Amino acid sequence: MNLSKFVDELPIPPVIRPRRKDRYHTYYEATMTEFKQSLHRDLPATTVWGFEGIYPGPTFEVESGEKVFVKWINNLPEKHLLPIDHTIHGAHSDIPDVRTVIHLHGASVESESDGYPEAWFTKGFRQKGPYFSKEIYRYDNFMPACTLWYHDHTLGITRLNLYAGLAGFYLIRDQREGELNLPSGRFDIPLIIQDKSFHQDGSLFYPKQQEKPVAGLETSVVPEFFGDTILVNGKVWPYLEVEPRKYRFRLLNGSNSRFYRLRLKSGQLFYQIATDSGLTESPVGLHEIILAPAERSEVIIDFTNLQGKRIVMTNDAPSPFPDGEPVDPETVGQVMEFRVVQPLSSIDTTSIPSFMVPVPKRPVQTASKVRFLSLTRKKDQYGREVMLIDDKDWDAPISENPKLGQTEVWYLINLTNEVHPMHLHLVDFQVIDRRPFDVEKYKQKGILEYTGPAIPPIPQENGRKDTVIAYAHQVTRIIMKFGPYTGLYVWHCHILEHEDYVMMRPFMVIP
Ligand SMILES: [Cu+2]
Repeated sequence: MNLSKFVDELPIPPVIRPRRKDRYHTYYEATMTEFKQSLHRDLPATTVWGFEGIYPGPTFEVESGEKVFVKWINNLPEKHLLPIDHTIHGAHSDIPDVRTVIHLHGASVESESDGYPEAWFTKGFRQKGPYFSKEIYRYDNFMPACTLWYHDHTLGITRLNLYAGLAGFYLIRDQREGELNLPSGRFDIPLIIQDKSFHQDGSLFYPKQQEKPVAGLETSVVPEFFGDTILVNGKVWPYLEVEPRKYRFRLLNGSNSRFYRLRLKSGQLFYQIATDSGLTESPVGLHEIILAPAERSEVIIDFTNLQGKRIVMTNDAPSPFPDGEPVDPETVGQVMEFRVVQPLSSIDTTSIPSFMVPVPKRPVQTASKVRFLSLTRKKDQYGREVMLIDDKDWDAPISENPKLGQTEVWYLINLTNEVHPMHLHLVDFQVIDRRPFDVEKYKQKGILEYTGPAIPPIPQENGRKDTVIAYAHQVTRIIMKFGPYTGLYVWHCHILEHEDYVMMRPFMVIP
């Protein structure tokens, strides 16, 4: 399908209003429904799923420390919008097709409110998964200012529920951030980048089968999904009219499998001010930003003195990343266009601060436990590739049980030929390094022998992270402190097709 670029204005999701708010708590309700929405000028309206009648859902804006309660309400139809593979664990045909559970990605929350994949519920909470424990989730928001996002996390169908539209932003603000004189208000804009494909009638396309159809199955999960159009905030290739001044953009990769390597065609720098979990110590000027699914990067772009210019944000990340098919520069090689055509409404007095917040490095010596965790693959009974953590299925006994308050170093030993963006719930971490190793020796003898020097994290990764790219045939080391809650959480690959089948494991923080 040939859709014109930069003909629709960038939508900015509205801020959700609480039902109740007093000095002790704030209460929201967010209802998921199915509806039609125009995703491009020349495309008939698309049936999508969203929150409060919009896709992506409305943005939550909360203060650090604010006690927030959210009732996520499922009012979706009984029939799923997209093809379900019932052979996948957690999606068998005796389980209702349409079920949801919402996870606040990047937030540190109590276990019962974390959106455990088997804590799903159907319309009106009529049916519930085995781990369902409450209707109203509690978010304590004690993290400093950061860009989080909420999305569906249901076992076996996350890729479909998220692709249908169940995602939105959740921003935490704090006093320190307010003192930094960053661009704010309408000059602070969240951008969720996603790829999708469409049928001629405007409906969403998601494959029913693998490229080489799996014999014996009508519907099969695919190893990964890449759409042929790029959407930002729910519009295909939008444009944004800006003033000649500085803007803050909160970039989020909300795609199923696609990575992005973003650049500004003008050759300008992005000034990155925050990683996944909040502000960094100091900004870093970047010509390109790599975003794996679920990763965030907050940047300042300075349009000062660029009146009349049109600046395209481009993408040249191959799919699969990093050595798959090169992108078509005419389609998925473009993301959106900034048009510097608005008159300056007031003098731009904002700044790019030289120091923001302390982010002390966690020394490796503070870790009291080291875990060696491999990323592996096997074939299933249909001959399909299955991506796994440590060769374990989802329902194997819990093997990672860090103690509350304990610092650990995890070696993510990638034995596969693919890259996996690994995400841990509950905690943020720091990337220590990456290092190539002898894969065959590890497979055969379990001996970790490095074949090259350790590679430090790239500048854009120097900060607090919750998702890290584990490259093929490398050991990626991360360090984190478990807490402040105990209980059951998950960690997984954020390529949603891998996560669903079945690259996800529980972990339990014990007192
Ligand atoms: Cu993966």
